[in-house]
Amino acid sequence: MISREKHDRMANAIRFLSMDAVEKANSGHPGLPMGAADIATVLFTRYLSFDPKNPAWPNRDRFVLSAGHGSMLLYSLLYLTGYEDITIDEIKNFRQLGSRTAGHPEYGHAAGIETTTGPLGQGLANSVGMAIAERKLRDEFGSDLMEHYTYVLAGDGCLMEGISQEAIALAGHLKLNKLIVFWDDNNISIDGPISIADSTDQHARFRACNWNTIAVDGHDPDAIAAAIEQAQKSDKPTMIACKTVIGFGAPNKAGTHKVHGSPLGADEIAATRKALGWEAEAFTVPSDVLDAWRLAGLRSTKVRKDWEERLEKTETEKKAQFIRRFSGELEGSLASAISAYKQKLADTKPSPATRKASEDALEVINGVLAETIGGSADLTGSNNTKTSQTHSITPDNFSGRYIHYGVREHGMAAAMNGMALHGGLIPYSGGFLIFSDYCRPSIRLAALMGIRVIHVLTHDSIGLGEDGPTHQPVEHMAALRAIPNLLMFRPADATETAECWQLALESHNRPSGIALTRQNLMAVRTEYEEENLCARGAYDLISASDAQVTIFATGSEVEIAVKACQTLTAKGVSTRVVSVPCFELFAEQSEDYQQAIIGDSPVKIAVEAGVRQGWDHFIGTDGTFIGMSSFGASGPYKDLYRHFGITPEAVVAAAEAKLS
Ligand SMILES: Cc1ncc(C[n+]2csc(CCOP(=O)(O)OP(=O)(O)O)c2C)c(N)n1
Repeated sequence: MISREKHDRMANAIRFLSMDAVEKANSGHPGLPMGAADIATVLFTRYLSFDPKNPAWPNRDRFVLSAGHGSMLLYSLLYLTGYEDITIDEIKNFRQLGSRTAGHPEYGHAAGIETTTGPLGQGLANSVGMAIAERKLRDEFGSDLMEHYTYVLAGDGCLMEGISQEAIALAGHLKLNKLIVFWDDNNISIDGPISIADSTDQHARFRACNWNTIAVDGHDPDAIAAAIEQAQKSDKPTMIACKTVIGFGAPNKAGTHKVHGSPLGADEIAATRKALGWEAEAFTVPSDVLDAWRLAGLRSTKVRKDWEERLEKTETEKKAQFIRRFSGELEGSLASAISAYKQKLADTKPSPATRKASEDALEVINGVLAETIGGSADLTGSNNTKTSQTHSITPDNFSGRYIHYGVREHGMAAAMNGMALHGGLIPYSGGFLIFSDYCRPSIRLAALMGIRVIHVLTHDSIGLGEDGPTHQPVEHMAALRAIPNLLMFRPADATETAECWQLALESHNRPSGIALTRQNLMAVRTEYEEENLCARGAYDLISASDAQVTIFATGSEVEIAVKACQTLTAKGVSTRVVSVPCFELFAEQSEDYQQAIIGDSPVKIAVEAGVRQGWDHFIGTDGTFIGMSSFGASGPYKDLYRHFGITPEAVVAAAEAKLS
């Protein structure tokens, strides 16, 4: 049992490390770590199941600092509890180039950082995915191997962001009772008191979303402990509103927005030292306090060892699956299953919409990989993301592999990030490409973190037809291609769709988006190729020696390119077609390969039912682009293609005009 006096000194260690690091960096946010130090101290010294020496232990509790600007809270905790990645020098190098202690916590910089946070609300929404993953894997592997809590610290900012509504509604609906959120209820954000911008009754809001809520004094360790114990027994997720004082301990600045995001200054730090009775020098933690923290870091060693014993005793096949799933490795048989499927496609040459082709590919994939977990933001029938293996998950039954996310694209994408970070699952979504805008911040974070989530983005152009310009993506491929470390695929037929799925699954360290059509497409890959041709990002679909014309195209427009090529060839114009399913993979090929694919035809034409941005790399600034330069329109899709001039005839005419 930790005495009150000891607790206070342990919490003050967080406060002073945070103050000192922000002061030295001359930037950062001391207010939150100082205010939330008591909550964190109770959680980490009494409840959180974690092991700094084995930070990746799959059954650890997860702790997410959703209010990422308070990063020094997390760094202090990681240093104090003994994570090797965060040394006192890292604390001293807070916010410096190359340090692990970046301005906001970045996944991958140090063990113990469970997700990248900073964009407010994201961490809270990630934690919903972590809690889903825990619940799902508990169902699958049993509580001997998987049963843990997910704790979150969220601020007023997290709760004001719209994404929080999607997240809490989904968590409440799914009754994720092992999700426990501490709301740092300090009444302050950057502009001043919360009252200048918000009047929400947060308790009423969470309760309306099927949560349990508790209110405590966030500086009373026993009250915090009692609340955690109550929350652990709840049959719903719990929000614990912790009334705190931002910048707790700073005599002149505590409780004001002045302490939110600026160094306190030497005088105020000196005054805080006096007020809290802290005599140690900057960056020095008194040995009795450090020892107490290091002991807290050892608390769960036995729990972790017991878990390892249970894993050891688990039946061989189940144990191997659990280990494989958490390693992220795919089943060895996936590649041969996809090859066999490609062989079948070459034999039958079907011409489905690529969204349907994606469903067919998923039918093969989901039959081999038990770790895929699908879903859709209320567009299941349109996205074709549900296969025979993926029964729906319900609040009381997690044996399924399919999540009805509701009309919540942003919450879906953020929850998927949480599942991927948790480990053991490969999440894929369903949504319209146009609404990638609604989940872009989470897709961007997946790319920044380098995690494997796969977004199925259907209805990928004016080809969706009658729903009109509100639903027709125009700039979306270009906008998504602009995100570093995201693979954006736009397959041309069923074979390319299968290949793109394989590439997305094999991309362990980055997210993918697969843009798919609503309309049927002819098979353009008619011969079986063992090699995954899409892996090179762009390849010769129709070769020609001394080509006068090269036509580059993606997705549904490859069919147009092929037809134009046939006409031009019949007219005696040597023409080749390059299919470009993935810009990013192409950019990673050797210079020679890229040069060879781009080639030196006097006429280069790109066809994509989107904006030109990005295409000059292939066709040059003097190349011809056939695509969109405005929003689309409502009408039957064939009329739209004619109206916007994206047809084989237009390609032929453009080529002839250039050649003449
Ligand atoms: C999506 C997003 N918008 C804006 C910001 C900039 N920002 C960082 S902290 C903050 C205020 C947060 O207030 P609160 O959560 O109450 O934190 P506290 O003041 O208690 O530290 C804002 C607007 C951000 N990080 N993320």
